[in-house]
Amino acid sequence: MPEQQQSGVKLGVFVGGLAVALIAGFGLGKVVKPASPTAGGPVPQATASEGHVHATGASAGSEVGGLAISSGGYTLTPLAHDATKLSFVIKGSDGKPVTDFTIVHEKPLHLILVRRDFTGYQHLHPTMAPDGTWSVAADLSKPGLWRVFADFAATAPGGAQNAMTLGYDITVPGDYQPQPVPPAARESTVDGQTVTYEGTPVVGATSPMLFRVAGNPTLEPYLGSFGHLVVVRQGDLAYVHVHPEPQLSGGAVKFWLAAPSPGTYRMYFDYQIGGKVRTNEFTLVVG
Ligand SMILES: [Cu+2]
Repeated sequence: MPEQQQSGVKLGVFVGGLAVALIAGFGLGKVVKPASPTAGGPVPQATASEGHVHATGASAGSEVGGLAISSGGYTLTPLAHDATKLSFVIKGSDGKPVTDFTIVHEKPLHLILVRRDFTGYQHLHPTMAPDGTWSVAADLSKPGLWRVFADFAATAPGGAQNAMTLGYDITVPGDYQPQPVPPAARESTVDGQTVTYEGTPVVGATSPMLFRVAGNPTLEPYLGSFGHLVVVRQGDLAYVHVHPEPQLSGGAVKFWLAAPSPGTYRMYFDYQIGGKVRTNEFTLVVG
């Protein structure tokens, strides 16, 4: 796939910008406060591996993303939605729609939808009209509350990249019966495919997390890496998006995570085999 072959180049482009994006919690601890540079993980370097890119430029702080509709001069403005689609614009500090975005993991903007009770997850890639209006097909047919995360890096005049995740809620009216969060588990089966993970994230230091796809199928790059991990905190739906090391580790996809706080999280692991993308979900409890 040509798109994937270009990913190395594109990844290079966003190294700087995304550093701030994934600000937060997971992955951050490693750089802000290296628990132990000799703990076995590679030392974070801007060009060392995409797995550490997000942490590299992070400054102090342990905030997570996706909690605000407006941040750093950028404002997500919802336009419309119905059962099958949604649209929005992102405005700059001048109040005008932003139209210049940096390609990050092959897309100018990643839109993640998570139901507030964790019973739904959608990872979408809207397209932008020349006027800055983003639109995408989405399944908003089930009644309930959705959190919408727009994960992007806006390119400021002069070239600076402002990476961030903004969020807003969509309420689909109707009979909503929120479900309890499933218990913590290290194994998940979706669409017949089982995935397990090893590793235990803690607050204040990064820990390796290895996701292993059962049966050892050939993992295909999906949006520029062997896997994507979106982690959402129960209670406020704080959002963290982590990318793995570029090489598999003993056949597993390896991420570095630091928990932003104690709490319960739902982890969504996106990966591709046989041309098909699946998302396996896990509940994680950080003590
Ligand atoms: Cu995406």
